[in-house]
Amino acid sequence: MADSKKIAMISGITGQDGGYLAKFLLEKNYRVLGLYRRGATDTFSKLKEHGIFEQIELLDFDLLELSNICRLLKKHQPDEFYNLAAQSFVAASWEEPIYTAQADGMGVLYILEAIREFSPKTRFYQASTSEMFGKVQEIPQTEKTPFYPRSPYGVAKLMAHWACVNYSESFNVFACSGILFNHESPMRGKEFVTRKITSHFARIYTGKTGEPLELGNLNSKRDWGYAGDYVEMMWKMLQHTTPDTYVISTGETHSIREFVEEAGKHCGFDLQWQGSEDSETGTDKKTGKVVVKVNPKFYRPAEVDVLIGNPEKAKKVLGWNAKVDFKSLCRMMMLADIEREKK
Ligand code: F7E
Repeated sequence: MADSKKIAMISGITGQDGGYLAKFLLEKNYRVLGLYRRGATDTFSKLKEHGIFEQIELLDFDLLELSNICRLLKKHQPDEFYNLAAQSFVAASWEEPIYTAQADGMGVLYILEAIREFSPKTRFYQASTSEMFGKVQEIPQTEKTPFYPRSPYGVAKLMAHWACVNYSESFNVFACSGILFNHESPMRGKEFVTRKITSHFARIYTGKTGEPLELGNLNSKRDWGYAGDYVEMMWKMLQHTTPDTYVISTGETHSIREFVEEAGKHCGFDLQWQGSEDSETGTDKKTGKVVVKVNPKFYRPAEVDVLIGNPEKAKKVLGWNAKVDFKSLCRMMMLADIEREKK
């Protein structure tokens, strides 16, 4: 019966994680209320590709509109609220630092206030991020590693993270913070480096372009997992007896260069690197063609050089393990983009 179903609200329903989480919760028989920002450039294509578009009740939502957030919480009294909405592109946060602070920092405070006032039983999940570790103070990073954000995005997310801890300690709000390291999938936006690589390589592979892929810093390292694995953790956190903070990661790190090489293998590229720094290129040995080159335009004002998380706490307390490894992730994303281009 519809009435006995648990209600989950997901903000950021049109994004990569929104789609995977909605699918996961629908399979668990939740009623899913999908919150989306009217006028967002993104469409519902991901939900349609997951085959769940019809099962989600869509509601207007804006992180900057406190009155709207209060009304939604008051009316629907959700059992769980997953805040996946954000200005999530780190590079853009230097161009839009104030908007990023408002949406990614203040917006979370608005939701917490609305929960506190109008729906105190709602359990809240906040999408925190490894960007909060920024210039890392310890390797690998754990829940206890001191934070040192390196972007307006990281700074805003840090405020939101502490707001969760504070509301949980001050007002007994069940607020959890998932410090998720980079997580990717074939549904990833093309502005992020992994999908930028696989979508462009797929176009070269299928003969749709002869232009090389242009990238920024090839040497930064990330702990990349699979988004489909990570959404389960969001849910597990909210089922636990007490609210807490968890690092979610694979425990492995790889450079952008390694991702390029690994993805390239599935297109038959055997890459040879030439030149250095700003003028570096990657040539396919078999064809002699340059398939990737550095463009300093994509460098960031301050870089996060290396991220690697220690997921021990999540494993121990919540019994969670990342299932998809780096090579399988590259393969999955590369093959999905080749299939898309063929169609
Ligand atoms: O960059 C380098 C870039 O944009 C990864 C978001 O989900 O994960 C994501 O943030 C690395 C950086 O992700 C290009 O300099 C080189 O070192 O894929 P990204 P991100 O910034 O790590 C965290 C956990 C989040 O929370 C965020 O919301 O790749 N890189 N060349 C490039 N990056 C991009 N985007 N484009 C390039 O051409």
